[in-house]
Order: sequence, then C-alpha cells, then structure tokens
Amino acid sequence: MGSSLALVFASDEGFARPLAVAMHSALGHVSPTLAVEVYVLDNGIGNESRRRLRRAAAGREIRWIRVPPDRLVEHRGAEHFTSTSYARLLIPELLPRHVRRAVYLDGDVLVTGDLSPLFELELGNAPFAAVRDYAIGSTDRERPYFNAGVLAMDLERWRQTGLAERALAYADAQTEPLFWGDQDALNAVAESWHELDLRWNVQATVLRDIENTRTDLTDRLSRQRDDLCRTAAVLHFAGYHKPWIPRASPPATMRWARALRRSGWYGPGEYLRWIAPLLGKRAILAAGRRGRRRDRRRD
Ligand SMILES: [Mn+2]
Repeated sequence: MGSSLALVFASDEGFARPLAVAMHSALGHVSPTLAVEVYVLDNGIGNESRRRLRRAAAGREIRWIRVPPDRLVEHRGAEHFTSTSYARLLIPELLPRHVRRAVYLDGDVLVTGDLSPLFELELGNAPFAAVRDYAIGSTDRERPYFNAGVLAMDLERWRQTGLAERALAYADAQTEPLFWGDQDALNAVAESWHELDLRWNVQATVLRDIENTRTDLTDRLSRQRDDLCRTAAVLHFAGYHKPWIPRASPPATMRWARALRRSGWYGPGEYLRWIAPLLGKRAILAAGRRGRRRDRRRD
C-alpha cells in the first residue's frame, strides 16, 4: 500500500500542445528502474489532443483523471490564468491512494536533466518540495516564496495537513482574484516546504532578464546564471514569455521547438506548417523593434 510514484500534469485543451513537450521530455529523463505512473488531470482536453499526447508518451500508459467540473469553476488568477492552474491542488485528493509520491510539472516546462532524484528525495515532515520563485521575493509573512511549477509532493502528508482545502478557502476569501492564482494561495497557507536547489526549476526568462528583478535572490542568480543555464534539470517558461507565442521572446525557443518536434505532437509536414509562420512572425516583429530603435536614435 502507498508505494507508487507518479508523474503528474494538469491541462485543458489550450495547454495540451506544450504539455506534449513537458511530458515527452520528462519521460525521457526518468530512470527506467523507477516504476513511475503517468497521470494527466484533464480539465477539458479534446479527443484529438489526447491522441497526440499518447504519441508524446511514447508507449507509456497515460492515466486520465477528469477534474470535477464543479470544483474549480470559481477560481481564476490574472488574465493568463485559467482554473486549470488550481487543479494541481487536487492531486492528493484525485490520485489513487496507492500513490505515495507525485512529481507535478507545469505544462510550460522542458525537462533537460535526470528527474529521478525528485521521486526519491527525503521530504522530512514537509508536504512538498519546491524551488524559490526567481522574481517574487517573499510572502506577506516574510517567508521565501516558492514557484509552484515543479513540485515533489508527499500525498499523504499533504492530505493530513489539509493544504488544498486551506488554499482554496484562502482564495475564496479574497475580494480580488489572486495575481498568481493557486500559487499565491499555496504560498499563503503552507507552513513548511522543502527548498530544492535552483536548478530544479530554472525560470528561464527571469534568469535572462535578472537585472529587472530585485529580490534577495537576485545577486545569487546573477552570479549563477551561466551555471544554472548549463545544469538546469527543468527549464520553466514561467510568465508571459512562452516559446509558442510569436510576440514573446523567451530564451531557448528553438530548443523547445525541437523538443516539440521530437514529442510527436505534430507529424513532419504539420510541424513545418507550424514552425515556419511562427519564425516568420518573430522575424518581422524583431525587425520592427530594430527599426523603432533606429528611428529613436535619429530623433
Ligand atoms: Mn508555468
């Protein structure tokens, strides 16, 4: 009883394509000696996308768990958030009880190093382990603030401490939607969490533009930037800058695009029809930005 390991994702139809990258890259970085079950909390993924995700799972069985539609309907965050973000809170309640440890990954990650240690990590009394957020300094209670895009969870401990219920109640009690959604709620109610090394959730765009942040982590991140890029186990395209958005300009876009091709989400012809216009739009937008900078210099 209570002995299985699970790799868990949550998605709606809109996030199914990036999820293929997260899933395919993660499964390529889990030791075959670990018997890891793959779960997707499904908040409305269509049949065609399910078929594509099965290709991305490369022969591994995906266990689909429908998110109860009444559970999350009220919960949103700032504009780019959907209720699906809150689904990760429900992992300990929705997964079967034989699962002891779950590693949850956001759909906007690319796994680049061995994930296996996250499944075997000693958590002590903490219900989960996470990496500090690279851009958000601390909560109101002056504790470090974690990024919830990569979580190693002790499901039993999580249930015992009633974390999900308390986080949802906290979100309910706010008059405005929480800016970072369930991540804010979880940060507000979690008494303890195990802090992981920064390389387990390398928030790529924040790291590139680290001069624009000011937290107690900033100096350390500036010093370790090259190291972190080289040794990252998980690259996380947190925030607005997603590799698939033409107007965004995250680092490692081509690395992500190659991983999408490898994932099998698209057939070869489909992939070209997707990547050509994306790169075309990016080039036009970049030329426009260069032109505007030239004009400003002339003025
Ligand atoms: Mn994310």
